[in-house]
Amino acid sequence: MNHFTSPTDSARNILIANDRGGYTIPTSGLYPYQWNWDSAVAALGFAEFDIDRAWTELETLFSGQWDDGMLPHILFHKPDPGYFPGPDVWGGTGPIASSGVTQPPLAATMARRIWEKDPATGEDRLRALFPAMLAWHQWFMRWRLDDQGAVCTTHPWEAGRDNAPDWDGAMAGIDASDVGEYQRRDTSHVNSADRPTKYDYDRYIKLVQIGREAGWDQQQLLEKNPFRVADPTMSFTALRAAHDLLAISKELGIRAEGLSADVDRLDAGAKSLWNETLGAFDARDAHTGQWAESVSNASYLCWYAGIESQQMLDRLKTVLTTVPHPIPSYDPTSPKFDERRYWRGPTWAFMNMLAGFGLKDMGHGVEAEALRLKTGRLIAGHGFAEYYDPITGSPAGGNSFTWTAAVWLHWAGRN
Ligand code: 2M8
Repeated sequence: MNHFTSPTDSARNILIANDRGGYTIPTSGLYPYQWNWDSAVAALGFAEFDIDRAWTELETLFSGQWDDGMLPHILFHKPDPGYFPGPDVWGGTGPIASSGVTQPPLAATMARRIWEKDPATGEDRLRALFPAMLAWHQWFMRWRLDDQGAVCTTHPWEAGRDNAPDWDGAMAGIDASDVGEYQRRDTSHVNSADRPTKYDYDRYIKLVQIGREAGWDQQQLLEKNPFRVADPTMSFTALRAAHDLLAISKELGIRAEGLSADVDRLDAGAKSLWNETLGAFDARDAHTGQWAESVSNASYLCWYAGIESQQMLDRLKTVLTTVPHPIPSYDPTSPKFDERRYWRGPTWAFMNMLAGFGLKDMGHGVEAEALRLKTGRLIAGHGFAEYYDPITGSPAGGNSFTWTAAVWLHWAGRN
C-alpha cells in the first residue's frame, strides 16, 4: 500500500489483478488455480463493486461440480507448473480438471448475502445456482457425517486448515513411508517456516494417492481412508449453509425436501463437538472417537452456525483483550501454539469475518464490532497478507491475497 492508494482501492485492485477471467486465484505464484472457499469469499468482495462479477465467480466454481454433487477444493482451469500437487497427481474425475476433495461449504451463505445486497439482479442467478448448491449439501449429508451428525473432513486440505493441531492425532496414524519422491513448490514461493513441514506434506500426498487409487469412490474411501475427523469448520459451515439454503428455498418458493430435517441433524452433530473437559468446540477423530483437545479459530464459528455458547464467548473476550491481533488459529496458551506457522497460530482475516457474521447475527454486537475493527487495523497496518502473526501483526505466507482484500471490502474496511 502506498500513500496515494487507499486500502479500498488496493483491495479492488487485488481482486482485479487476481481475476483470471470468471474466477479468481488466491494469489499469484503460490496458488495459481481456483480454490473453493477462497472463491466464495472473493465473490463477497466483488459484490461491493461489481455484482455481476460476484455471481460469475460462484457460477464458474459450480461449473466444476462432479456428477455426485461434490464440489472440488481446487479447479485446475489452466495447467501451471508452479503448484504441487497439480491435476496429474490428483486425477479428479469431474468436468474440469480438479482435486478429489472438497472444502468447507461457504458458497450458499455468500450467495445469500450477495442476493440480499441486490435482490433484483440476483434472483435469477440464485435460482439457477440453487440445485447445484443443494446437490453439494446432499453430498455432504450422504458421505461426510459421522454417527452423531458432525461433518467430517477426509483430508487436512479438505477442512482448509491444512496443518492445524486438530489433525495431529489422525496424521500420526498415517503410514507415509512409501509416498515416494516429489517436489514441493510452495516453499519456493514463500518462507518455509510459515508453511507445513515435510512430515505433513508426506501425509497429504499419501492421502491423495489413496484417494486416487480408489478412483475417488466415496464408498471405497469410507473403508480405505485412514483420515476421517469430525471438524468444527466443516460442521459449522455446513450447518450454516443448510440454514441459508432453507431460507432461500422459502423466500423463493423452491421445494427442497428434507432440508429442515437436515438442519436438525447437522445442528445436533455440530453440538456434539462440544468437548466438556476442554470447555470448547473441538475436532473428534471419527475412527477412534479421540478428541483433538484443540481450541482453534474454527471453534469460534459456533455463532456463524447459529449455536450459542457462553463459554466460547468468555474465551473470545479473553482473546480479544489479551492477544494483540486476534483471533489466533490456535490457543496461544498451548505449547503447540506457533505464531508463524500457518494454521497453528496465525490470524486469518476471513475466519475473523465468519466469526464476526455469527456474533452479529446472534446479538453479540460489541464483540463483533471489536473483532471487525481489530481486523481492519491489522489489514490497514500490515497489508493484504494471506495470514498474520497474532502477536506482532507481521504478514505471513502470500501477499496481495484475494480473500483478505475481499474481507476488507465487505467487512473490515467499511465505515
Ligand atoms: C491453503 O491450502 C492449499 C491446499 O489447499 C495449500 O497450502 O496448498 C489453505 O489455507 C486453504 O484453506 C486455502 O483455501 C488455500 C488457498 O488460499 O491455501
